[in-house]
Amino acid sequence: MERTFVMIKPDGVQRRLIGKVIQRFEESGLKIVAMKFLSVPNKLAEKHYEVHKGKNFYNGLIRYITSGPVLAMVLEGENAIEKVRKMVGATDPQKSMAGTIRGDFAQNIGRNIIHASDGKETAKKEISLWFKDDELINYEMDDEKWIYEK
Ligand code: D4T
Repeated sequence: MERTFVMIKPDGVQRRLIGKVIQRFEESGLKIVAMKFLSVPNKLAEKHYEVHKGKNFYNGLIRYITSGPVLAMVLEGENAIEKVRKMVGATDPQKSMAGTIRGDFAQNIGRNIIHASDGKETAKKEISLWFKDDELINYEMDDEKWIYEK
């Protein structure tokens, strides 16, 4: 099993898309192991996007991500990182396929409603940046034997 960090960004919250987005993840069989609704402090935003520091879109990106509350979560499942990235779609909603979250709900790269970790290392780093160890809940779902061959 793998864990990945996912965040519904301020535009996703403002556009009341939280329920629809989470429904897709739940229905796919992914398990929610942590969730937090918060206004992102500047420092956290800067840490999260530190790889983009110095790029022309960096300042706008920090302003956007701190512009209103976000829903941060950790999802668990088989191959969860790649699975969630596929469900989320390409970074630029103009290029994301219909049927993906960005393809269906977004129009612009600067307002792409959701973030998901893009690899094992990033997932590990982002989960520990956004959540304390004791905020990650280990539990069984009753339908797991129907979701996975167990
Ligand atoms: P996030 O991190 O928001 O899930 O996006 P991705 O993982 O899909 O893409 P990313 O790290 O390359 O970009 C981070 C964030 O910056 C915005 N962005 C990106 C932008 O506004 N203009 C740009 O040219 C790029 C490349 C969108 C997502």
